[in-house]
Parts: sequence; C-alpha cells; structure tokens
Amino acid sequence: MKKLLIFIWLIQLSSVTLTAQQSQADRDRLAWWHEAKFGMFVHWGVYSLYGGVYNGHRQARGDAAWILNRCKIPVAEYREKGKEFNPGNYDPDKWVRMAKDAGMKYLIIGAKHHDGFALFDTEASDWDVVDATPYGKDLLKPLADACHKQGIKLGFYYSQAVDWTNPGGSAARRLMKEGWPNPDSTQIDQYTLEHDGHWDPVQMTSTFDEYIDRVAVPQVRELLTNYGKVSVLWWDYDAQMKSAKGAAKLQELLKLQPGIVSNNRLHADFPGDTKTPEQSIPERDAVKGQNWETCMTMNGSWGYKEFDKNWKSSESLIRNLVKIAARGGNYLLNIGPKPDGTFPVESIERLQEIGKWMKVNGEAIYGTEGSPLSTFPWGECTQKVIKNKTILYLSVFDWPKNGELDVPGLKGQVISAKILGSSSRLKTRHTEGGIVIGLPAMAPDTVASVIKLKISGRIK
Ligand code: FHN
Repeated sequence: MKKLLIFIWLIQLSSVTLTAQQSQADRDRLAWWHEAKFGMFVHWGVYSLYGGVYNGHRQARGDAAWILNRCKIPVAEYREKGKEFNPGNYDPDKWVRMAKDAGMKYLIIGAKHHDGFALFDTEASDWDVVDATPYGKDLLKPLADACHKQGIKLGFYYSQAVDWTNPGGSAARRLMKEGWPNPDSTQIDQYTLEHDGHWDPVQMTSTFDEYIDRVAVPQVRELLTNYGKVSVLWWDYDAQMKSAKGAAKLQELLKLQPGIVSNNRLHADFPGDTKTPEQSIPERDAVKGQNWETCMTMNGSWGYKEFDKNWKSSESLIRNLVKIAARGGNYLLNIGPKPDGTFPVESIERLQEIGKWMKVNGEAIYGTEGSPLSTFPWGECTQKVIKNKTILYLSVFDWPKNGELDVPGLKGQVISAKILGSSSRLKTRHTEGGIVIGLPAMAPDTVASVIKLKISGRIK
C-alpha cells in the first residue's frame, strides 16, 4: 500500500513537473510575441479588384473579402476576374518598412482567404497567383524575404475550412440580400439552404475531407516549408471546420516550424496558443492571464472596399493599442491593399501617426504587462517589473485641468516620475488613497501622454 502511494505521488510529481516544463517552454516560445504587442494584418487578393462593388452594385453588407459569397458570383466568373489581378505597384520592402515605422513587430498576411485564391505558388491548386493571373509570380516569397531582412516576424493567415473555389471547401451560408438586389434571390436562398451554403454546383464536386487532403494540407505544408522562418500561423473560421481528423492533420504540420505561434481558430479540439477577439477590446477580467490578440480593421472592411470611408481616427487606434496593452493583449491592425498593391492613403496616414507616437512612447507598450491597478478616469496603465522595481507607464488621455494626476490605490516608495519624451522630473506626493503627480498645465500629446513612474518593489 505504501509503495502504491509513493508510486502515485511520483506520477503526480512528474506530471506537475512536465506541465511546468511545458508551460515554461510555451512561455519561452511566446516570449517574442508578448514583447512585440503590435502587428500588421493584411487582407489582399482577387477580391480587392472588386473593391466591394459587383456589376455596379455596392455589396450590401460586410467585409469586401466576402464579395464572392455575398454577391453569389459564379465561381467561373470569379476565376475569370483573376485574369485582371496584376499588382504592378506591389513593393513588399515598402510594406514591411511601413509596418516597421509604425512600430509593428510582426506581419500576418492572408496567404489564402475564403475565396480560395493562393497568393503563393502552390502545386495543390491552379487557382493561385502564378497559374491564374497575368502577374504570374509568387507574392509571398519577396514579402518573406523583406520581413526576414528587416527583422519583422512573418506570419500566414490561412482559411483552412472555408473555401469557395476549391471544390469541397465549406461555404458559410449568407442570404442574397447581403450582396445585391438579385431578382432570383428567393431561388438562390433556397438553393444555398439545400446545399449547405453553396451557390454553385462546382463547389460540391469533392467532399470536405478530399478538399482538406488535396488542398489545405499540401498548401499549409508549402507555406511552412518554402518561405523560411514562419513565426505565426493564423487559422480562421473554426466553426466551419467540419472534421477533427482534418484539423489534426493540419495541427501536425506546425511541427515543420518549431517555435511557431498559432491561434484558437483551427478547430474546437485544438485551442492553439492565442485567443482572438475580433473588432473589440475585451474587459480585463475576461482575459486575465491569457494570451490574446485583438484583430481590427481601420475602416469597416478587412478587404479593400473603395467606398468605405468609415476610417477610425489615428487617435482612437493609438488609444486602442494602449487599452489592449493595459489589459495584457496584442493588437493586430489590418490593412486592405488596393488591387495594384499600394495601401489606401488613409491607412498610410494612420500608420505614420501611430509610428510618430510609438517613437516617443513605444517603451510603454513593448514587453509590458497589463496594469496591476484598476482603470482610471484619465487613461490606462501598463507595467514592467525589473528586479525589485516596478515601472508604471501611465498613459493619460484626459489631461487633468488642475495639473494634478491622481493615482488611487498606488502605494510604495516613488523613485522617479517623468514624461516620456521629456527629461524634466515630476513632483509626487502620497495621499490617503494613493499618489498624486504634479503635471505641467498642457498635455505634451493630446492623444496620450505617458508618465513613467518608477516605484520600489512590486505593486500588489
Ligand atoms: O470571415 C473572416 C473575415 O473575412 C476576416 O478574415 C476575419 C479576420 O479575423 N476573420 C473572419 C471573420 O471572423
């Protein structure tokens, strides 16, 4: 009996040790990702040619990358459109430079989105940039080289389940009215209802498992083999991943890139490393202690949508980045390039504005942890713990009119306080409830001015 108890205890000990070692290995593998905090997402392809407009009709709803589905375009017609895809102004070095100058540390491009079009040279389908377009060259190779050359981590987004052109892919049903006022809407909606969301018979000439084995698995193998170091695999639409077996085959391929970080959108059975809230910033408690990354558009569409002028201000994008870091997350900000390969001017302007702010205040973002204190009426807080000191970065959105910044709940001995980008020291004093910092009358940066507050010890 005693031997049995010792044996059970040893088993438990080894599993605890194993979990600790594994979690340490995971922490090491994600260390760069937590340090990086800020990345560029890119949605680009044949759908960019439409710009959200089909036969003069503006797509009624949603992301312009969905025009093939929402406008129920016959697959053959969409493939024909590929013959117009010829991005003469595509300059991957410039793309990566713009990401880097904005303060982004990684770039994740849609290698294949739901429309099935591969931006890379693939043996698994002739619906790719090399075989189906006049451009005829692999678009990912030079981008991978540019990322590696400029020290930006490279990641690939891959729509593993939804594919509207390679037979067998999932469809994700949408009503015709979300596209354009098609006179045959009723019949089309009936057809998609009866055919699992598909609207064209050619989509159903293979099974989902055949699609996974003939297209998804070989293409993911190509992406993780032919482009040097790949640091992130960003799956999408796990809800449409109809086969756990297929998901297991795809998960297995990640071993081709030891150290790769993957997200939680492969399949319910494969949680991946990171959670991926979309177009929203979760509440602190909802994501405490988790690896998470908010992905967001700059306007209302992932793919280029020529008439969508609903651009978020650079102020709100910068404050989003701060809010997300203050909750311990990453920010993946999207670009929808135009069909010629250039970025919309509105996106370039916002990248430049964010870059200016990051040049002065980047240390309040990179390698920080979420705030140890509650939220503040005037802004957000991130922290860095270095040996027995804590650095708090107080990002002030609303500059106090009385020239005093109140930091309730903060105890501990203040070592120093200053505004990032200036050398002058700020005066501080303890109050009943916390610390007050004396500030100059004017905010150095009305978007967010950052006070670097050094405190001895850890903040409980
Ligand atoms: O349907 C896609 C969409 O087009 C876009 O790629 C986003 C990015 O996270 N993911 C899906 C919607 O959740």
